Amino acid sequence: MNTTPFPPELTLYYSPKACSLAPHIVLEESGLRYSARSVNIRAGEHRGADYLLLNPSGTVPSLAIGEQILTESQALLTYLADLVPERELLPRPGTLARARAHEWMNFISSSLHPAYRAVFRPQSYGGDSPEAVESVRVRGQERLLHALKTVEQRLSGNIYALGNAFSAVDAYLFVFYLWSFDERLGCEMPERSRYRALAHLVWQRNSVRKVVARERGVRPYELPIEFTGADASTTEVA
Ligand SMILES: N[C@@H](CCC(=O)N[C@@H](CS)C(=O)NCC(=O)O)C(=O)O
Repeated sequence: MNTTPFPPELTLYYSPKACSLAPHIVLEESGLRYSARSVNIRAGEHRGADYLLLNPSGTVPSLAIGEQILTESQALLTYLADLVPERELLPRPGTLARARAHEWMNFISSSLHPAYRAVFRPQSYGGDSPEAVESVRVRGQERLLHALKTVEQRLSGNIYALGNAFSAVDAYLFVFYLWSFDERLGCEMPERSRYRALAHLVWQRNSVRKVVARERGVRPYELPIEFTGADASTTEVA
């Protein structure tokens, strides 16, 4: 028997500008009550015993649902969207459109996100060998360029990831559009006009502005100047 009350008590564990920004946005879009707790990755809080009890992977996001914990961005996005079907944050289960949403989210979590990780933190794959680390970084750049081109191709004919309406997939894509401006990437980003147009639409949403402001209040991070104009002067510490 399911004893979780509805709506359940929801607490998101997140880190500013991390992939947890996607479920953070979707929580805001859901209209549900929730708490958001930042995890200080820089101070190693995600590797502390308390956090590892919540999420043995030592990563954000994690979502406390009453007494239970759910991890993995795609699982959180799916669960949250299904809590509020009337908001149409994902297509109905059992439809091809729903499978398309999972196709996108799997691609993001298994190709786009790891490519960034290989460039930002090549030592997490390359270990102690400087040659291996450098090789991971370079291969990561190649994979990232390929993944960004794939995003652009997949968006062909669509305004949003799934067509003409905003969905949780767009929140997920938005995070990695922000990351594409990071100076640490060390390579020129490919043409991404469709991705840019999508990100700009997402940026117009009140939920996104609110959540980004909350996260930047915890730890300032720079936004692409194309979003902010002259107001992009916050110190980058992500
Ligand atoms: N597959 C996981 C990946 C989560 C992940 O790698 N999160 C990053 C932030 S974007 C993190 O917590 N990194 C800390 C670390 O790996 O030490 C998901 O999609 O939720």
